Amino acid sequence: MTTSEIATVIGRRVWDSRGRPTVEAEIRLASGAIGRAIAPAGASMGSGEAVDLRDGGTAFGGYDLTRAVRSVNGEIAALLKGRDPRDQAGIDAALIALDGTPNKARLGGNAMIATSMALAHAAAAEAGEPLWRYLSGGGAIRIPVPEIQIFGGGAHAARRVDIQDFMVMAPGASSFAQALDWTAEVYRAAGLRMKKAGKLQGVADEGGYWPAFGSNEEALDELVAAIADAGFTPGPDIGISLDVAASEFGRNGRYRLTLDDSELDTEGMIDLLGRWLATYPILSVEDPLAEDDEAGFIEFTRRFGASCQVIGDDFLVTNAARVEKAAQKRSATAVLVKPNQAGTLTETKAALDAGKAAGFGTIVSARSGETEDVTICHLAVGWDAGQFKVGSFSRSERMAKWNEMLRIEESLGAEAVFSGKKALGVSKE
Ligand code: 2PG
Ligand code: MG
Repeated sequence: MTTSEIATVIGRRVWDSRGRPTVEAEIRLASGAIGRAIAPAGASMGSGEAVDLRDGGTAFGGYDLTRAVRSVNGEIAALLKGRDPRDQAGIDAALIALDGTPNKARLGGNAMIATSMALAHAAAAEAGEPLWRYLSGGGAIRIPVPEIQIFGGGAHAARRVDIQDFMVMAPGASSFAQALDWTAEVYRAAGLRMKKAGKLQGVADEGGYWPAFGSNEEALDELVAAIADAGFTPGPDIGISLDVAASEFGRNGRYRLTLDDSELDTEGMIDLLGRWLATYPILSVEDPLAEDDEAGFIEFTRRFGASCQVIGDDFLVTNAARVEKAAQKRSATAVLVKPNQAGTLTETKAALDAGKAAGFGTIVSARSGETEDVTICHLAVGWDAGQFKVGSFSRSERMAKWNEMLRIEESLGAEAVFSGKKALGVSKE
């Protein structure tokens, strides 16, 4: 037995920010080094994601995951024991082979990503390095630009507004810490405005204000006003980022907007977003069309991709082959990178690398169901993603990530380079 080999693998049920069960994996090495990670969970999910394996039935609304936890304690533990934790690619490939399904339905994508991330933590602990440094392999170290939600809608707020995330991004800040300072002021200003208007109704799934708005445009107007109230000029330095999450209300080229009580076709949806882009300082739009509307994505990117980042989330599901196809067809200019959509770190990195190779923007992202786990901070820095999306500026499952990034930035001292405006993916021709 070498001191660095994997000695034990433990799976346990823990709880996420929605009060639902999730999987934690803990890997102990013979040396005593420990790596631990918790799987997140989405609410607005792309159909091409790795399976978030749940038991069904009655316990906890069907969200229990005894099978996924059993996967970790049983088959996965047996597979990993005695292996070298530095062999991330080899172990991830072995996990994929052990699962044996195209979508990780047997062992569970949640069981697999928790294990895969715990493995990276264990290897970094063994090397005596912070995870971000271990992952960087000596490459460029930059701190990503945060996208921070101010209003939550869509599937995260009982569809009170159709659009899911109304976010602020501050690529004009000089550091991550300053981008947070600016956004904290905007978040506060937005809350004060809502209170004054009698529209403060608590927070949505990711900590953004629950929007009691009468239209999607009202949310955009309020966001611009909040940026101005906070003392900033809305524009390229501090502007709006939207996650339309259009798969939630669109399919087969039909888009049903509850708030406007209207049904649009693809062209109508693109025109609507085009009017918003002409009216508001929108720097980035995620999933402007539904995941089944490739032609819509191509048209949207053709019309607006030179001035606005076009992100594929449900559309690309952190899948390298899909990212390559999107690059070839010019159906996006950026890719959202969510480890649990892919199911292993190796596949997650492959999707990010495919994005970089295509000149896309890359955004490491949390899920709406989160925990205190801060692995994604380390992925965003270690892999030089350039952008980072976590949800809003409240609730500790979100703040834990913003705060971890502050620590990383501080630890770099004068070496810390903020990714800034160049991180955004826009069409070059
Ligand atoms: C998204 C995420 C985060 P969910 O759509 O980008 O906002 O939501 O985790 O529910 O998919
Ligand atoms: Mg999304």
